[in-house]
Amino acid sequence: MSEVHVHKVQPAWRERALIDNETYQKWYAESVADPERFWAEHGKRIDWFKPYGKVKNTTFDAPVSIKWFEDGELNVSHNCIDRHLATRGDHVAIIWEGDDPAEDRKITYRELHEQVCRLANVLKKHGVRRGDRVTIYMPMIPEAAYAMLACTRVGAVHSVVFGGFSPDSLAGRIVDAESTFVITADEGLRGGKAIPLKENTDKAVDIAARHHVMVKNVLVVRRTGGRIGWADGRDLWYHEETAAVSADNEPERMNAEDPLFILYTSGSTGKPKGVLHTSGGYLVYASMTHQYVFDYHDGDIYWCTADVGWVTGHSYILYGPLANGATTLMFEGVPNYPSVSRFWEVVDKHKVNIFYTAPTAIRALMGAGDAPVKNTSRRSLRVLGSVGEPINPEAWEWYFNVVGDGNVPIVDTWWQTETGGILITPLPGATDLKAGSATRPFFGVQPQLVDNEGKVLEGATDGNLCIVDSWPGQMRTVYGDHERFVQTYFSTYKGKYFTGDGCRRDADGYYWITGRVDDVINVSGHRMGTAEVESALVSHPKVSEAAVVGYPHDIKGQGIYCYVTLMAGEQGSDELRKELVAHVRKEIGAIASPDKLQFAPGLPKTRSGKIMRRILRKIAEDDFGALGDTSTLADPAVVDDLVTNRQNKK
Ligand code: 6R9
Repeated sequence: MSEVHVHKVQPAWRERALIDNETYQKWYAESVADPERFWAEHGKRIDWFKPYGKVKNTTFDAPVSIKWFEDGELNVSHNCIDRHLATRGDHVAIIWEGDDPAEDRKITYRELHEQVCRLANVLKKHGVRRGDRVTIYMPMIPEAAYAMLACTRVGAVHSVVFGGFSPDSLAGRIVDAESTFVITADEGLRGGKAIPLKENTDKAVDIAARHHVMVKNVLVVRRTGGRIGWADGRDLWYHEETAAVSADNEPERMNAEDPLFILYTSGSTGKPKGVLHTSGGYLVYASMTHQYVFDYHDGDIYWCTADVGWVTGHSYILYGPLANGATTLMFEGVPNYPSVSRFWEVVDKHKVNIFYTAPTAIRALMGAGDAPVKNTSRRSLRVLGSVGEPINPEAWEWYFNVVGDGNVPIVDTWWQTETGGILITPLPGATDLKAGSATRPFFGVQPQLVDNEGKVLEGATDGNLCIVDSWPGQMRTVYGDHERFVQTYFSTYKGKYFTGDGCRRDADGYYWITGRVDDVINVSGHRMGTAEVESALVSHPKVSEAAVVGYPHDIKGQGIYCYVTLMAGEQGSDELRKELVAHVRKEIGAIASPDKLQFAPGLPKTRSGKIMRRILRKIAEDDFGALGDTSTLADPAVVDDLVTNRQNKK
């Protein structure tokens, strides 16, 4: 490994910072020595209608059970809105920047309160009650935030589905959550292109009905005014409904462990899982990490470029920032529209202080050169963040030197949908930085590296990343399937939460995430199970078998490489390749588009019929010299054929 350049905490970062290194060390030691006491104290950062008496009641041993602040009562929308009204009612809560640079809006906390109250009343009027599941399939417009907050106000559980998912994927999530109320928009707008959200919703609602889940209402925001179909009695216009109800609404008193939201995420097997988060612990953890990781100060303008359809959007566009009374910027568009300077133009336009994005965007913009960055000011920037996948040191250094002009700290934040908030990260005024390392654990987080047999590894080493004790933001269960929760996360290494990630710890105790060690791939920061793509491929009538692996991709981090065996009598062709790519996009959504697809007369299998993915990965990586032992294969000749016919050989 090449020598690592350490970027020391600069005096200016430390002077401004909420937490310096001594404080980090002290708090961290306290947080793991006596979690009960530590979190009893920090739980107070949010408002409780009824204070908690019990703090932590968690076990990773069978029967796995995770409860935080369990006798406390609160309301999340009250915490994100109402409690700020007296002190900062006229401060901007949300800056909305449209896809078109000429469009923007500022929403104060008082306006946010009115919008969310109205929508909460609409939900109630149509029979949505505590515990009901509401599916939200929206573009990045303020109404998406209103919808999430209105759910929390009435105690309904939201399930946000990313607008890039297909009708089939949306339907699967509606059915799994047995959701009978859907909130969407006529169309989304990204990079000047319209996305047919209502049309997709109509299809999804029909598919769900075939699975006996009857959606009662679809509430539709008019975003573009495009033509859409309409089902009388079922479909409701958002602007008409919200105008017809009161602007006052009392938030429900919720228990700390009442469900807050479900968010579907991919794993190595089966359908996407409904990750369930609850109210109290999640909000404490999201708000605390938002404050300290981004060194957030009152008045800062904060921008996270994620979509609310992902967990990053939940915790760090919405809940963390709003619980802290921050100004959060919500961006409808994409990094390269109308030009590749867009991010930096928006930073200058709104004087953004904290900017949080993904390595895939950084790499893509780096590819466009320094000029589109350098012709903007970016002087307002004080903290830069990265999330979603490992950031390669070259991209890190570019982000640091070009975007940050060498004087803005980067927080490389490692976490997962399951963890609810950031677990491993630098703190801007406390942590010396190393390009490519997520550095050290946040308060209360105890990482452990183990080998494949579960033996605990000490010191500088490489291993599988586990977390040995609970933190308040942890997921509580897989919706409707607690057994799957236990199996997926707590059975590989007994008594530990297994993250699915590989990780290296260096001599300074810094953590370097090396990527997934399971059959999950990370494409542009989007998590995908290879099994999902395989099952989409084999649902095509001409496909008999498919194996999907990730391979290194310059911009996306990982690309999707598919090996496809056709039904007897079918011939591979460029046309069929295109048809199969389109088929996967239709089944899952554009984010699952295969990058490479190779027709393979046979797949390498063991004599017991198991596909040897290790070999397929090597071939996809062009690493033909390292195929390893192929003698256990049922038919070793298959491998020669795959190598000879590798798609787009260099
Ligand atoms: C927040 C989010 C989780 C997976 C995770 C890991 C990868 C996320 C990372 C990172 C290296 C980082 N990941 N952040 N890898 N460094 N800073 O992305 O959640 O979509 O559930 O993905 O993403 O592999 O296991 P999610």
